Amino acid sequence: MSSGNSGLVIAAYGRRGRLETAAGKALPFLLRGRRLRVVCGDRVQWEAQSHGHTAIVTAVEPRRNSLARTDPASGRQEILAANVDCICVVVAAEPAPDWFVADRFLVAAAAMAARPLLISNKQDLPSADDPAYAAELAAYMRAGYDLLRVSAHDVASLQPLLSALDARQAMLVGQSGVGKSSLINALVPGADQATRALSRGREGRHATTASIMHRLAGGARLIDSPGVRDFLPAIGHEVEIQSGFPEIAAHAGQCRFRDCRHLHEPGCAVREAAATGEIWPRRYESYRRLLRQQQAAGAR
Ligand SMILES: Nc1nc2c(ncn2[C@@H]2O[C@H](COP(=O)(O)OP(=O)(O)OP(=O)(O)O)[C@@H](O)[C@H]2O)c(=O)[nH]1
Ligand SMILES: [Mg+2]
Ligand SMILES: [Zn+2]
Repeated sequence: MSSGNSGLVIAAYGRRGRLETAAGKALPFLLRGRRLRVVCGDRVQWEAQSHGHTAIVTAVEPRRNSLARTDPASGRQEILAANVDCICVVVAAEPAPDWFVADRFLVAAAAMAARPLLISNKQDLPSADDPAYAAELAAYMRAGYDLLRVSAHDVASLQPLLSALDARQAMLVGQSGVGKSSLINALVPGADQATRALSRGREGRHATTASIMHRLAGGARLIDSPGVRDFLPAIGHEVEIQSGFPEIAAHAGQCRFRDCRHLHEPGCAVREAAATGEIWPRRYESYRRLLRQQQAAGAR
């Protein structure tokens, strides 16, 4: 019945954006109808406009998964991208890392059943050897996360990342200034994503303002996303938070109470493991903060 063509949304700005046709051509699009919403990564149906080189998007295919955030002020959920196989959480020793942000993206990855991948960029900087930075990375590895150490300024260091991305749809997320767009530029010839020199002491500067999907030579797709100050994942149920902390989930079976939330319950194996350092205490604190904030958002 539908004579539509299929396409892939590679950028979305409100009611318009760009899609890639099945033939691999990029086209600007408009959405038909008020109720249609699309995000980067969506598979859509479209029709050619009678004149001009614009596609009219008529329908969105069901999403395999989606990365969603909760607006802490309104409690509303917002979908940022769809059909993402791998969430690449990019961190760097500079600007000063906020590990809680990294943790929250890792929780989101677990909740959407995407592969979490931690990427330590700017390994060329001396600050990458900072003991506090190294200790955090080590904690993620102990928890079971895959970690890649790369530098956007050293193309050879990106080879393992290319292999890890395979032919899948992946997304770079993280704080502003960690080098997400620089990585895209190094991986995608001609991508020409704007990057911004780090201006010390000046807050709230983001080089990238919208998510854009790029195509890598091997066939993988990689979404560059705007850096964030904070990120509150959209969580359907509290257990999803625990699943986002594999080292906590691994200890939960030894808690006295089966429904232990690992806060103040007696006989909590998680709290004990955090006290001995077996669980990295900062990660445990991250879990508690997220649980608290999630409760506050849900109580609205
Ligand atoms: N030394 C070094 N500098 C890097 C590296 N990657 C990025 N940078 C620098 O870090 C700064 C920020 O890089 P961007 O690529 O704009 O960072 P971003 O994560 O895209 O930032 P937003 O778009 O604001 O989220 C730029 O000055 C880059 O040149 C790296 O591997 N090594
Ligand atoms: Mg950027
Ligand atoms: Zn417990």
